[in-house]
Amino acid sequence: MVDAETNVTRLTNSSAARLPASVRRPAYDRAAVRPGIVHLGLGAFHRAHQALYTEQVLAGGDLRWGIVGVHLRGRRLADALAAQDHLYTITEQHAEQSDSRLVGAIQAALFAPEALEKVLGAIADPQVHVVTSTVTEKGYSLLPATGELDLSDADLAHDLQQPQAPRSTLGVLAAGLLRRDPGAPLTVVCCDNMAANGPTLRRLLGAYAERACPALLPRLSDGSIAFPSTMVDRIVPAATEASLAAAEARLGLRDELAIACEPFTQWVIENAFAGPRPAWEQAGALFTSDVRPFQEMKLRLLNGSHSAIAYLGQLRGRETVAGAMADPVIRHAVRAILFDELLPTVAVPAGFDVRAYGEQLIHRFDNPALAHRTAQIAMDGTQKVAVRWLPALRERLAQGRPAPRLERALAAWLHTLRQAQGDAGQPLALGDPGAPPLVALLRAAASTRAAADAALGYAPVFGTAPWPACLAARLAAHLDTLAAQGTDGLLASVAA
Ligand code: CS2
Repeated sequence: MVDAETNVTRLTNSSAARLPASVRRPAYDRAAVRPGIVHLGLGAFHRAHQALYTEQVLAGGDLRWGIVGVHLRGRRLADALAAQDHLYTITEQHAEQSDSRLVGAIQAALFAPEALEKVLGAIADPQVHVVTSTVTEKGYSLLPATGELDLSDADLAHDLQQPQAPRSTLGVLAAGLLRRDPGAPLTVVCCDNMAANGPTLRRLLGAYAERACPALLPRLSDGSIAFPSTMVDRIVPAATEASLAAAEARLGLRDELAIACEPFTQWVIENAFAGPRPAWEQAGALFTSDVRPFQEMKLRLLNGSHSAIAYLGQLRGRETVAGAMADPVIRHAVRAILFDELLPTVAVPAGFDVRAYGEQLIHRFDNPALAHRTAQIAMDGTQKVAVRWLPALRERLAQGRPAPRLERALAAWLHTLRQAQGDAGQPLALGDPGAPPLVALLRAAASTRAAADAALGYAPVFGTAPWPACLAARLAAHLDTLAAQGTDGLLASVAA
């Protein structure tokens, strides 16, 4: 297929033969692969993470694990995959080094609103043993601070009225599970950055089923559907026109789904499946009885630092993570948040060198080959802050141990929500559908102290347990400093 406008050949089954010899190809017969996994959420993260682990299982000769991809929002990804025979390339990059491969593990790409019957049929298919999901934190209709169902979520509200025509992740999953033979066990593997993501998804589905389809309730507790927890890790920036153009130059073909990501990848999975599963350990996944220490360490240290880089970086006009890390003011603050303020709060997995892990994170954030936009990480703050920062902050405050830079990062986020502009007056988009109620509270407040009090009292993000008054006072002071002197003043006011 040749794009009429650009005259460049698109990646497909037949054109793939023209890829440079250095690009690794699927080492198995794609036509012989049978569907064994349904995946919800076809974004870049899935394609660079779980799909790649599965690719290696297929290459090992076990062809039971083809992926039926499902996307719930927008048809672009499903259409683009279909136009490329579900093929795409991944290029792993760090500094000057890069390594490309063609991935064939995805067999179908369904846009759920238009292919609902096929989606539910796939979840019910007895040959399918695993459902995985990457729909982002907000895709589960959950209240971030409590992990409870967010009844104000529009798609969820729709599904509660019309569970037979679902639009939400929970609604689609529930309808598919209901259709499945109770004798056919299934494992649902949540791969989003939430604490205790397996039990959280089970609880949310239960809360949904209670209201919409009580017939599902016994199935959620009889052991036939398992919800293991997982920790997933790989930095996979969203594609940009520049990253797609670079891929085209490298490949000699147009791949609308080309991914450029870091070489690092990690997947820790609770070994609690209801039925058969792919041998993802062949691709380096770690199966363990307790994922929690890995999950907490990753959420707090990687994602917690990432969010600090994002909000400080946005205010200081730094477009990318590597660009933000090259700013000495941010670098110093982020190192202190990571090593001095967050690291002491994590229960380290046995035998793990957590300081080396921290240094490795800094090295990963420094990767100059990735254009990982701070705006991308800054999105959905109401979901992310509640998981990445607040549990650690609460623990430190309870122990009387200050976290001065983390508190400043929190103030930077609140300041962004309140002002929607950076240090130089540049406008900042919030990109957070959960933010409007909090933004309204912050903007209605007559003083910075009132704004800090209103934020800390906003239960969906900050929880229902009270925060100490001294925190509100400090946040108010930081908001004043930010308004008067920007992030320079904010970060200069903390002892070195
Ligand atoms: C990032 C994550 O966008 C974000 O919020 O912090 O996507 C991060 O890159 C991954 O969790 C890394 O595993």
